[in-house]
Amino acid sequence: MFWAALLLFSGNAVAERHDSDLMSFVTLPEVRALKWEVEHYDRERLAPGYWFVAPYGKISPDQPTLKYQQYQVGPYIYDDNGVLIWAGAPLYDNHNVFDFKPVYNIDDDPHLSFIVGWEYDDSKKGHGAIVNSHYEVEKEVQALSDVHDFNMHEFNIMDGGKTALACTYRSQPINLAEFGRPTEESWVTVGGFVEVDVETSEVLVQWDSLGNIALPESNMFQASDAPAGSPGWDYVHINAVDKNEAGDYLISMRFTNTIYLISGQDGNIAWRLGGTESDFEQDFTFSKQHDVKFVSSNGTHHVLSFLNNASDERGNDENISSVLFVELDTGVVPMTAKVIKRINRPDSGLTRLRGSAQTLPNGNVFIGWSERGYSSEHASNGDLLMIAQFSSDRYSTYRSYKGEFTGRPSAPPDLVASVYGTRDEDMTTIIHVSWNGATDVVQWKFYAKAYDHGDSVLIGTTNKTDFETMFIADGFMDFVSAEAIDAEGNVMHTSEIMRTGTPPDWKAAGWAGSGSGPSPDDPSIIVAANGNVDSTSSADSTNGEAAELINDSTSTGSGNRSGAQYADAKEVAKAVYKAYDVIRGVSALLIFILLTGTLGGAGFALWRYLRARRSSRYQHVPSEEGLPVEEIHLTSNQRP
Ligand SMILES: *[C@@H]1O[C@H](CO)[C@@H](O)[C@H](O)[C@H]1NC(C)=O
Ligand SMILES: *[C@@H]1O[C@H](CO)[C@@H](O)[C@H](O)[C@H]1NC(C)=O
Ligand SMILES: *[C@@H]1O[C@H](CO)[C@@H](O)[C@H](O)[C@H]1NC(C)=O
Ligand SMILES: *[C@@H]1O[C@H](CO)[C@@H](O)[C@H](O)[C@H]1NC(C)=O
Ligand SMILES: *[C@@H]1O[C@H](CO)[C@@H](O)[C@H](O)[C@H]1NC(C)=O
Ligand SMILES: CC(=O)N[C@H]1CO[C@H](CO)[C@@H](O)[C@@H]1O
Repeated sequence: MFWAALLLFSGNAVAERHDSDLMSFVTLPEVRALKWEVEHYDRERLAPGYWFVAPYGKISPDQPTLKYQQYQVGPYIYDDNGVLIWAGAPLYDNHNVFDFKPVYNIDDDPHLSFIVGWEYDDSKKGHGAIVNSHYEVEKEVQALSDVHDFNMHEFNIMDGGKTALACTYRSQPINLAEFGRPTEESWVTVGGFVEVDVETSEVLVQWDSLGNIALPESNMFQASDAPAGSPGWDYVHINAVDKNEAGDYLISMRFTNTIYLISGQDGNIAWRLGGTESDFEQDFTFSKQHDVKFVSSNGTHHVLSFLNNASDERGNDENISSVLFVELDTGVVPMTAKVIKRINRPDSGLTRLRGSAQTLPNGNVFIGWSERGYSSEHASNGDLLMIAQFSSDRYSTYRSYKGEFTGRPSAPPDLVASVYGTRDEDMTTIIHVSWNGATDVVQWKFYAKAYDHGDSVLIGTTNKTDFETMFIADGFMDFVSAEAIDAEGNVMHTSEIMRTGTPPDWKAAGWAGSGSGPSPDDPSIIVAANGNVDSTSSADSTNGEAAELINDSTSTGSGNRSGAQYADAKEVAKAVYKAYDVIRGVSALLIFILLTGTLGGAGFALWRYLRARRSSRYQHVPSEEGLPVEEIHLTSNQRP
């Protein structure tokens, strides 16, 4: 199959066709989430929480295709073992998403925030999105009117969730006087940031590099470079912005290798760390840094964290990328900066593009090294606890985060059931269930019904161990549903009631039983025959009890008690179901007549049986109605 597909595509395919690095699910066939390779070094010391990543194939958006495409690109949540929790790609139809993370400073409930990328044809600039724990979009912060797109680097929600910080790239022509060429003009991409009102997208604060950071500070352009047309020289390349309680802004410019503090009072540069004009006496170097954040900040002492990639597309400055925690003292002259923690990339590699560093509540550090989703978690002393990367080398994530989150999707769990078997007595129903985005589901309870208006009967319970849970039920179970159960045993949500899929042609599929194929069983009978204790009914039957009551001398010869009981139960179930079908087929009046007992006899007994079925076990049929099993058989066999 795979090779056939490969052959088919090898002629003109550009993309790799293999898919062994992607997950697949029966319940969500349109989702192909990325698989992980995870290595744990000390599981005990990991911080609690999930991973938040946003895989992309390439930064610039893809042109949509009319061909069917499965979902891989967008916001995804996984647990510590790489088990999928939420596939968010369907929410944004495979659009690139960046800076996807849990946010705790909006109100008491954790939220999610991320940047939705611009449209391939520039018809949309993208936006910042805030999503609640039900995966419902609560806020959308629109890009400014005079920028090309909502910049992909940063969407930083400030305390209270009222405002957010974002980077801006704005193209404009400038005079090259600073380069000693006053008669020439070139376009430049001005780097800046905005603080916007989350509710209205109104710009509250806007700051630009032009007039604050001169062209010669950039390591990207030489004084002799030829002037450029729009969008122009990207001379600073802003890639992070944060704010402290004092209201000052911390920004990172990758093409000046510098971190700047911008006064919230007047917009002036309060100090520069790194680059050619550093204001600090420092015991370290860094370059091409990413994700610069305040860890703490008071008037004179600031602790910053950032990823020192030390390399980019153009070359290496150091041999290993690292995350640096640096402490700045701005209350002394000269101001000092020293490294208080350095965590090297575990594989001693270089992160050429992008990345993130996050301090977790317990002091652990979670680092996204970006390419191929390479991530690591470290204890506060730097000890390596875990590394992970996508199985696929075709995807990266700009930043990776970890955090606790409670997901309660408003959509119900997804369930798919199918039945297999070649004889009435060996039918098996396979049920798959998942609940995209739900956290804290510990158990699934499965139910089935004998007919559409029947009562749901508990047919089994199983622990949730993966994104999708499989359950194998005896018999032909139909009208199947599942309940998601939390650690306290509460029902969190219930799937829709799904009909069970059958082979399109039972005979062709190997059916060797009676008729053209099986009909659904009455789950209560199967459950009783299997001796399962049904917590939703008063049944307290044991295997022995069921065996005694479903005893058929004709089948004891097999020497296999359980097999015989089961087959008998199936026979009865089938008979009852067929009898019910007959009753259901007649008019309401006839049913009424049946109910009033005018037909009496077997019909009445059957009706009583059907009514009593939920709370009473099959074995009560003969004792209550004085009707032996064989007579039920006769009833069904005698129908016209
Ligand atoms: C700021 O923090 C440093 C280090 O924790 C401390 O020594 C200093 O007193 C603090 N300054 C203020 C104004 O709180
Ligand atoms: C990088 O590695 C090379 C070879 O191992 C070594 O010669 C060089 O000194 C290293 N550079 C730095 C900045 O550590
Ligand atoms: C299901 O989970 C519970 C609680 O963790 C455990 O005691 C039980 O053994 C598990 N059952 C199975 C079948 O794994
Ligand atoms: C089933 O019936 C047979 C024949 O009547 C009897 O010998 C046997 O003990 C019964 N089995 C059970 C489990 O009651
Ligand atoms: C009895 O039947 C059950 C279920 O069909 C089967 O798993 C088991 O192997 C059988 N045992 C014997 C002894 O035939
Ligand atoms: C340690 C180190 O090599 N740091 C370098 C970072 O990159 C800048 C410029 O790109 C260099 O000036 C630093 O020496």
